[in-house]
Amino acid sequence: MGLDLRQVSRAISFALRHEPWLYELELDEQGWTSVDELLSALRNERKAWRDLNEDDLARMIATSTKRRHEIDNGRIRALYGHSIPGKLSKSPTAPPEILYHGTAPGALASIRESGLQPMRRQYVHLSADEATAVQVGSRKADQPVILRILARQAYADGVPFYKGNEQVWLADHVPPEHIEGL
Ligand code: HQG
Repeated sequence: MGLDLRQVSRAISFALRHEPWLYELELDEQGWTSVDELLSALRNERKAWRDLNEDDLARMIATSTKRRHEIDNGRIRALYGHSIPGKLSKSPTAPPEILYHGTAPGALASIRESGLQPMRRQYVHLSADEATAVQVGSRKADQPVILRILARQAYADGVPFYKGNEQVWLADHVPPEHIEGL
């Protein structure tokens, strides 16, 4: 059996987004940790991962449909999705005019009240294009609702946005007045 890079990716997301301590990893304030330490933890986790190396991780990133992780200079981090305590430090960046958010119809009443909240993660996750938002929302409902975020206007009104990757933008909170489709 060849190496299943999707399984490796899932384990790495779990380690770098949610429970690094289970792998004896420490993340710095931008979410970076040592590739070597991550590899040693993963090599012990499964027989199929005994010889896992940095090239495998580079291939995992290059072949994934979503850009979830990045490697730089012996360090690796998740680009979004974090739930670890201690909020990662990110620099606000001007967003595109419009961002999208796909969600379940059942969440609308509450979003109308309190806007988009990060819920179990550190940040609200927004999509750069509508097709991505449909994919994200389909994880929550068969017929997801797609909200349009007037992101550039919100940013001008003082709502910070942060870039995860080309597709994924983050926010601490998006107030309902900046959301169309509620
Ligand atoms: C909802 C995946 C009630 C929100 C995806 C969402 C994404 C509210 C849910 C990334 C609310 C949180 C993140 C409010 C927000 N009241 N519900 N006030 N505010 N919600 O899974 O954005 O494949 O934590 O609408 O592709 O669905 O893992 O966030 O439905 O990029 O790489 O609370 O995870 O990426 O759900 O997904 P999630 P998300 P990966």
